[in-house]
Amino acid sequence: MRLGLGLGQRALTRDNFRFARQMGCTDIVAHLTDYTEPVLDLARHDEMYSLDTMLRLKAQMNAEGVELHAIENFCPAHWHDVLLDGPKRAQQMDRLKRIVRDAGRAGIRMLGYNFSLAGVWGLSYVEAARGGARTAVFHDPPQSPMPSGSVWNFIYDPDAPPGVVAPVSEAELWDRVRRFLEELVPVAEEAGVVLAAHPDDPPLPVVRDTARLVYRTDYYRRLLDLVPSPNSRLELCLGTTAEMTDGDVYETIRAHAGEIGYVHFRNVRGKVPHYDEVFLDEGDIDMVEALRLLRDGGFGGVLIPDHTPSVACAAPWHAGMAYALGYMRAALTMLRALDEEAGR
Ligand SMILES: [Mn+2]
Repeated sequence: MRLGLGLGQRALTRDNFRFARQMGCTDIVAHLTDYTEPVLDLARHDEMYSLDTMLRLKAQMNAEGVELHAIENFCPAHWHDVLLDGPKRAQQMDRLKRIVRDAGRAGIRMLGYNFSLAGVWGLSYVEAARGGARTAVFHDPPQSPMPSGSVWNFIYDPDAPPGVVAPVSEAELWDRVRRFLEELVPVAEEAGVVLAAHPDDPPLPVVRDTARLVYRTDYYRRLLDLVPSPNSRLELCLGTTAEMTDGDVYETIRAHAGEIGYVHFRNVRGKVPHYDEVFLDEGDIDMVEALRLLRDGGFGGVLIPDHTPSVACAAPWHAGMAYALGYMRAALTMLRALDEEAGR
């Protein structure tokens, strides 16, 4: 298994590539969408998801000794009508196919996606992790429908007439993702790219009147069975899995270790509708056991810390990531040493 670091669009800097390398990472998972921009700029995101940008970012990372392992998430500007089954669906599927082909051309073998309408929603940031570290928590907040012209917490059409997105049923959502995968998986196979599905965070059956896709551990199987292919895999998020009310993280790893694209390695305390994101060693998951099960299942890919609480210092995000990566590196080293001792 290799260590990676996830970086948001604005964090794709030479200093952060060096930081990753210094923490023992070999790989970067890049977010090309700017999540700080409430109204999405389509032209700018077209540029971010172009072959030129992919090649440039890869070269910049390679110059600092790390690899561009994955692009995480399509931009809502590119696929809102795929998610919402809107009038631009066909045109946007063509755009997604081009992104997959370009990733293949750039030698980027992994694309993470989250087929979700309401997206990551309802989190607040409070001092709930150890020692009062600031972190994301979910405590059953009041819900409102999604405004028209928005998806995944972004406004893609600021001129949309006032109104809300009509309720979407689970059956309708599964039909939409099936059509998405039937069209995109063959392109991914041809391009040599893996599509890796992130579960719904928070994993509730309905958020903002719209159904959620993978909010139960047994729905990972349901998703993979839609279009079975070595190029359709999971972006297995251990934190989100632990937030689910059925099954457990360890069973999920045992069941799917051979079907994982890459792993979001984070810990959490509690389950929906009440949970807190915490440090790796203070949550409900035994993270060393999770690593052991990933190894036993033959997973040899990349682990990234996903999120971490912010540490009270001048560099709260970097310190949190450094702590997580140091913990992960030590645990991997320990597992290898125990294997050698046991003559495995
Ligand atoms: Mn995640």
